[in-house]
Amino acid sequence: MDNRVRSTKVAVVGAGLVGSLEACFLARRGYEVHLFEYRDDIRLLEHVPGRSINLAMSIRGRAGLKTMGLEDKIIKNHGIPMVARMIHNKDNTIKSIQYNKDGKCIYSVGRRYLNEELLTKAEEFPNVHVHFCHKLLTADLTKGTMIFLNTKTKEELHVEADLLIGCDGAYSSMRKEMMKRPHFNYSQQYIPHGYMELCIPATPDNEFAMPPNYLHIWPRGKYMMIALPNQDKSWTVTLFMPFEIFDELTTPEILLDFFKENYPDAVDLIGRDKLVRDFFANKALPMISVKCSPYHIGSTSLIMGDAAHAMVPFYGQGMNCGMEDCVVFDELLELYNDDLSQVLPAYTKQRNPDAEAIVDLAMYNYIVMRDLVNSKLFLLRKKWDDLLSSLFPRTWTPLYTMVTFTRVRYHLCIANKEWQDRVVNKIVKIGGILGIGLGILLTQTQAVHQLSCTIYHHISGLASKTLALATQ
Ligand code: FAD
Ligand code: EGU
Repeated sequence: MDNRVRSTKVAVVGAGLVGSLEACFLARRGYEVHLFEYRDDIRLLEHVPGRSINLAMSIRGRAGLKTMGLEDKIIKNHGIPMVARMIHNKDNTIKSIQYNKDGKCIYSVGRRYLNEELLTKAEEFPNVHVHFCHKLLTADLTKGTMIFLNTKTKEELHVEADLLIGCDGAYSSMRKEMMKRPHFNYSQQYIPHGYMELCIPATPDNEFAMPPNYLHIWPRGKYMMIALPNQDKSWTVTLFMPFEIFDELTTPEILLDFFKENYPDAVDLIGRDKLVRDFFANKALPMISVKCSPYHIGSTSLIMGDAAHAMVPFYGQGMNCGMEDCVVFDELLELYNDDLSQVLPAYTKQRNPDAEAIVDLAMYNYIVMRDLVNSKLFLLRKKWDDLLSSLFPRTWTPLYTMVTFTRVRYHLCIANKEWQDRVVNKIVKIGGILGIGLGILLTQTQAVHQLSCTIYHHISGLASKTLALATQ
């Protein structure tokens, strides 16, 4: 480890999921790291049962944990595998749709547990110094100076560092400083939906109230619910709907009627009284989508994670993308030999197209889910994708598979999807005639008869369903 790195002081703002992981990455390379966090140390706060919030973790997030030697501990010991989605219909029927036929799955991980593990890991490095209860007030991004408020003593702390990294989340103060500078592009969008977290408790005999290894979804178009399993056998349920509708649910009667109509099975799972209590004790929270560029100023300042690219949660990728940011930044530090004047611009150049791609994909999926009235279309899209990927396993990878189960750059996931759409459009155009012709032709050959019958059956079934839905 060279002296240049060792004598470089980095101030990381925000000890959330990305900031605490980034502190580990920098410490591993030998930097002197100061991690500043507005909140108190979450490890000192008491654990309230039924208050846990969880996240879907996939390969991109795991890549970051792996480098820090935390992957097995967090995924294998704590994560709850989700091998499929479980779709809940209005008539109380359920149906599962697997994620991946190779057995790949995603994991439900507690946000707080994950953050605690990352903080503890960071503190294991002698060159990491964590400062809780420190709120960033202002920063001079070119000079490398910052002013923090110590929320306990109310004193101001002036800090100087060679590199300032903002990992301070969707409403980032570091980003606000960047916005004061010329050539900084910024756009944000609030969606009309809000979210509220509810809880399905464990059963009296301490079991999961629903099959545990699934991401449960109640798709209802404008309203949607998602549930992820917790270690204590409860479920965190997230209700998504327009703020207007949250506002209309003003009394326990109206609320219960709404739930009985839309989520009949969930009423019993949550419990009527608990549902009423929790709903009126909570409030719906907003969701914001943010794009900006560049992510750096000169060789002194950088933003990462939600600070640089907050996204709506409809792809389960916000944290995964933020943790992948840390991996990408580390790779560039290695490539440019820790020369920050080269690394920072290279990071913006490489990461901006990918971050904006997943911000777009998440927003697009919000619109898709919102307009999806029942699970039929969802299933149908999936069946087309599955048919094509089983016919051409190497060339046809469904979009969510690329996003969730590979580390293919996000912008290339979109490029691939656009290519697939062009192919599908062509198939649809000429497919009707050619498909039937091909079907007849194939059935002539005895050896492929069985196979082609199966394929033909799939295609004709799908085609008629697609037609039926399209003409609905
Ligand atoms: P944060 O986790 O927000 O951390 C920022 C930290 O900075 C906080 O600790 C904060 O206290 C601190 N801070 C803020 N301002 C200051 C200041 N001025 N001074 C000092 N410190 C400051 N992602 C997934 O990958 N999978 C999912 O399943 C998933 N589900 C989600 C569901 C919902 C409803 C939402 C809203 C998001 C979801 N996400 C998911 C996204 C994920 O939560 C975020 O992408 C992730 O938390 C971003 O991490 P971060 O460290 O950048 O920001
Ligand atoms: C939303 C809120 C199912 C956690 C997108 C799938 C999400 C998560 C999906 C939340 C959906 C939606 C995917 C995963 C995941 C699906 C995905 C969404 C986790 C396309 C805690 N989404 N989410 N897509 O495929 O790729 O199962 O709050 F309902 S995980 Cl909206 Cl894979």
